[in-house]
Amino acid sequence: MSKYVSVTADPAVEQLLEVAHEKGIETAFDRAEYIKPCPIGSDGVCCKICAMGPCRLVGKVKTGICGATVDTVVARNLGRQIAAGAAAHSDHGRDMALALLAVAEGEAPDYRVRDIGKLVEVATFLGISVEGRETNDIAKDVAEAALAQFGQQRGTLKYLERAPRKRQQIWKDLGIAPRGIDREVVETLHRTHIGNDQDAEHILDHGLRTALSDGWGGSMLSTDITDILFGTPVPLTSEVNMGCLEEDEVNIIVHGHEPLLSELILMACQDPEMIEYAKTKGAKGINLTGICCTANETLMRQGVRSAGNFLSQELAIATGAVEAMVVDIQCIMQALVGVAEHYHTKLITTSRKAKITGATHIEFDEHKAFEIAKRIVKEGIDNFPNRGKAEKVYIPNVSAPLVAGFSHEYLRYMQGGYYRGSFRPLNDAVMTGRIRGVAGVVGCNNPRTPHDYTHNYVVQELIKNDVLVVQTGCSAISVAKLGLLGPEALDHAGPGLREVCEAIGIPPVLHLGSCVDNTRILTVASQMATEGGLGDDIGDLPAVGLAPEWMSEKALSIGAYFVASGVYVIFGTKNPIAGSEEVQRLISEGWESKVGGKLEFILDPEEMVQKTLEHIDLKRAELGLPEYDPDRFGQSGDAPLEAFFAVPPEERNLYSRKAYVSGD
Ligand code: NFS
Repeated sequence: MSKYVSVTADPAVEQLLEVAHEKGIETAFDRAEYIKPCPIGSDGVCCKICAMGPCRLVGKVKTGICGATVDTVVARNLGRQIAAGAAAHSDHGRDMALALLAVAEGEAPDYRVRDIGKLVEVATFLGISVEGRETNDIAKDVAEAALAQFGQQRGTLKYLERAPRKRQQIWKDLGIAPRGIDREVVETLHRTHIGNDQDAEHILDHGLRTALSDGWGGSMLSTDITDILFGTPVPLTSEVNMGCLEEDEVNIIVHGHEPLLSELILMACQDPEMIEYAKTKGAKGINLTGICCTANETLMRQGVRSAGNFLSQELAIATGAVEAMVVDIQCIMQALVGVAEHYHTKLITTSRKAKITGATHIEFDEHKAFEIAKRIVKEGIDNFPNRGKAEKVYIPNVSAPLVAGFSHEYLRYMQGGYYRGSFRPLNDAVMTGRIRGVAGVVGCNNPRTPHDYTHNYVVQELIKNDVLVVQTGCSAISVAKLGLLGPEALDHAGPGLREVCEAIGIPPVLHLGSCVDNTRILTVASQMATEGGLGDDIGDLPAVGLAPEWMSEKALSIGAYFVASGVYVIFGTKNPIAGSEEVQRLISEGWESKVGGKLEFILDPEEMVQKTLEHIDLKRAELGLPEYDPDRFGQSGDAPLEAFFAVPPEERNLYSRKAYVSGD
């Protein structure tokens, strides 16, 4: 057994760490060894918002030079992290809205509205008339209405209306219903400037408002508009891990978050002219794979294979088989430049917002998107003859099949068909106790904790205990690598959960998309709450959210908007507010008394599972549901649904491409 098994649960990453070390290449796994986290910053008690400091509030030092207390400093730091996360997600959503506007105005000829059904649905929700109007006219109004949400100064965000009424009232009563997306982020920065908001509770409550502007604002808009432009996901099969890289083809990896360019890179990779060109360079074809949430976006809609998650990025280059890694925004390590220098790999940055010193910059422009996509793919092809010249090529023979593509629309459809879709069967299953509860397991990797281990452990334990798991982001990819995103996972599910999954035709672990698609989980939760039988608010559901290996500010924003929506949220890995008992109390008991949800940092995986199950059982009791009994169900003898998933997706369902998505 290699020594790297202690740092990663992924055998491909394990093998590639060996390869990288032989070559003297350093990765995040090594840096996490020798860079010890600063204990002061780690606990959230370093204040560096002005030039009198930085003030380190440790030992006898109880306040900063200005008199700011530990509680204020810790709360301010957390508030700023939430705001940064909300800004990142929402700015991504803004770009999607701007792209839709460009498409509608005929300025982005390489795109079109692919999901007219979803456009009509979103337009109707936004109060935009659709009768007898051209698709692009509706799209223009939708884009403009979406963009207006960012700069809105008064009133409240339109998408809040998608939450159960009771939840909307809670936000209204507490005064935390966001007014505009940008406004809340800016206000957090203002409040946390030197000498402003200096009451921990008050700062943290605005943290909830800011996070809500992400979850029920920027991110939710992003998911909707991405579906409009590229199609609402439906289940499809694909594959994950480094074994998706091909020995004899040009390997191009898209990495980052926005699907705007990656969708066109996919088109360019499928272009017969480009494939012919690749052949002239000695390759058999062009192979596109993804990493991080770009991978999730293209996987969910197009079935593009994923090479891995956040901590896989450097190692993918260490295969020596990647001609081009094309990145846009977020979760991209600067270290990629250094790793790529050891190989022939070209690192190409593409976003106006993100350059990396030492990388090749080819700026994306939606007005001539396909031309740029082809130029990038050509860079990769031209690089193919350089493969293996100065480096050894090693592609681990490790991959796993998976099923992805569970949009909330599809989940509804699966439970009753196109006309009678609902969440009734799922609610009934929870009410009888066949399904004990639901957990959302999401978020990043973090080299401070063994890669993928906690995701995999938590998800396996939960399905074993009859908890249905919905997933997004790097967590979904982690579990996919283990083979749990598919019908095989039924063998690991508790008997009641298995019975329901077989009856509805879903696996017990559902991949709902990228990190902005956490909003699909909000929508599922709202629909379950309003379906009846499980209370009348998200906060009533026997449900928990977990981010076992979080590291990014975006994860904190997600955690906070789930809390504000009524959910108990557990974060693993590390506690960024460990320096203040009071702030820990405020975001757990304090928030629970206000919004019903609470945020806790629990570093032990077993405790995470235990707390999750306890909370689910508590909510069941509060709803007056029968106590969960693992031996009560599972004798139906239904045949597993391998056969269902073996059918190609386009032949499998009625909803999607033929019935709902135009043009395909
Ligand atoms: Ni989300 Fe974390 Fe990044 Fe995606 Fe992965 S690291 S918060 S899961 S890729 S955004």
